[in-house]
This record gives sequence, structure tokens and C-alpha cells, in this order.
Amino acid sequence: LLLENDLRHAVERNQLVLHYQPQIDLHSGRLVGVEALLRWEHHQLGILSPDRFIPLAEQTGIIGEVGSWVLQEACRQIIQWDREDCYIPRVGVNLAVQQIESGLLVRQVKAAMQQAGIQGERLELEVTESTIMREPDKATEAMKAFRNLGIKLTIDDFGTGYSSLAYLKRLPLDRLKIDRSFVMDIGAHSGNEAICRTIINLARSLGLETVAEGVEEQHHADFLQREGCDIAQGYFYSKPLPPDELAEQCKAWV
Ligand code: G
Ligand code: G
Ligand code: NA
Ligand code: MN
Repeated sequence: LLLENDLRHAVERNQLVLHYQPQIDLHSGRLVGVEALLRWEHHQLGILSPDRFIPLAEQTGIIGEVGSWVLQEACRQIIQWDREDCYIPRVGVNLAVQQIESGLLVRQVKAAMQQAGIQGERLELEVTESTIMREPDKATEAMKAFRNLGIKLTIDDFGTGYSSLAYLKRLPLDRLKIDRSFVMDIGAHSGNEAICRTIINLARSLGLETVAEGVEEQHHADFLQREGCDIAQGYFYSKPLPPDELAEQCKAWV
């Protein structure tokens, strides 16, 4: 209850921040984008990860305000990096199920883009399978609108939920993101290697790209590259960074 009350004020008290984790093209070794990951700098509890407060934000409806802030902040940051001569091709933003259910999402995204002055090509939106499957019609409608804006669409944590292959084929998707639970065990668990390979092949046959998250070791990256995975993200390359640190690292990757 106390945390809920604090969360209600987190946006206006400027306690929310985004960190950004690099995504590397496995073919060229170049930085192709970053994923925005939300943090709450709580005045007493320190830095809280989204796992600690996104569920609460969803239960209480605060997610609407938080999600809107995340979109605005990510768009603002893209322009700020551009001005600092640090060109980040694309920023990925995670969406919660209620943002899609609300029916306000497409307007929110357009407003955030307009306010910052960026094109849809600079944005990627990540949704989980369960988010899509809970409201398939609303999700499909929103995703079509995003596709028309040039925004890339990615299914997050792929392989951990239930998605019907019929939907995968129908949705205007660009990428499948292999869940880190499968990537972590590359080299240790042949079953999970088979799952990674299967997702990469499924994506290819649907004309989608694959992103692997949770890449922690060189041999993970080697395996994924060999199997034809397109993009990698994880501690092996970089942890999620505050925007100024990302700008410092920027030159090393581009
Ligand atoms: O960065 P970290 O590992 O703590 O993220 C934990 C989870 O929180 C991940 O599943 C991530 O997708 C989710 N998450 C991170 N940032 C956001 C955000 O801005 N909005 C939503 N809805 N989820 C986020
Ligand atoms: O659920 P989502 O896919 O958005 O998860 C992203 C989360 O994974 C982030 O909170 C980030 O902190 C975490 N993360 C990023 N890279 C790695 C990694 O290499 N290993 C592990 N264990 N977690 C990671
Ligand atoms: Na994500
Ligand atoms: Mn994920």
C-alpha cells in the first residue's frame, strides 16, 4: 500500500529513469539499437527493477501514466543523443498489456513521436505473447497502426508463452526475441540449443528477424551467429546503461 502511494508520485517526482541496453547485429558487429529498460529510483528503497513495480502499476492502473512517460522519455532521448552526435538507429520500448487494452496507445505513441520530432523508423515496440493473446483483436489493430507508422514490432520473451502460429502469420511483426532462459543454457543444455535453433528457423520461414537476449558469453554469441540469429543483446556486450554512459560508449560500436 505504501509502495502504491509512492508509485503514484514517482512520475511527478522525477524518480523514473530509463537505462538502455545495446543490441548488436551478429552479421556486421554494429550497434543496431538499444532496449529501454525502466528503473525507479525510490528515495528509501534505492533503485527498483520493473519486476518489483510494473505488476503493481498494472493492478492499480498507474501503468497508463508510467507507460506514457516511458514513451515520451525514450523519444526525447533519441533526439538528445542525435544532438550529441551519438546516432542510435532505434530504441525499443516494452509495452504492458493494459496499454494495449486501454485503446489510447496508438494516440500516445503518435503524440510522443510528434512532441520529440522523430519518425517511426526510430522506434521498436516489444510485446509478450501473453499480451497479444489476451486481447488479440486490439493488439492486431494497434500493431497495424504501428506498422503504418514505420515502427518495428517484436515479440518479447518468445518461447515462454503460448502463441498460435496462425496469429504469428497474421500479425504485422518484424522480430521474435528469444527468451533469455533459452539463451543462458547454450553450451550446457542441448534441449535449449534446439529451442533457439527452432525459433531462428521459424522466424526465418515467416520472414522475421531474431533477437537473442541474455547473451552473456562469447560461445553464446558464436552459437547464435552460426545458427543465423540476426541480433544479440546481453551482458556479454553491455549491461543496460544510463543515457550519458551509453553516449560515451556509442563511438565504440558504430
Ligand atoms: O531491466 P529488467 O531486467 O529489470 O526488466 C525486467 C522486466 O521488466 C523485463 O521483462 C522488461 O521487459 C520489463 N520492463 C522493463 N522496462 C519496462 C517498461 O518500460 N515497461 C514495461 N511494461 N515493462 C518493462
Ligand atoms: O523481459 P525483458 O526481455 O525485457 O528482459 C530484459 C531484462 O533482462 C532487463 O531487465 C535486463 O536487465 C536483463 N538482462 C539484460 N541482459 C542480460 C543478461 O545478459 N543476462 C541476464 N541474466 N539478464 C539480462
Ligand atoms: Na523486453
Ligand atoms: Mn524479454
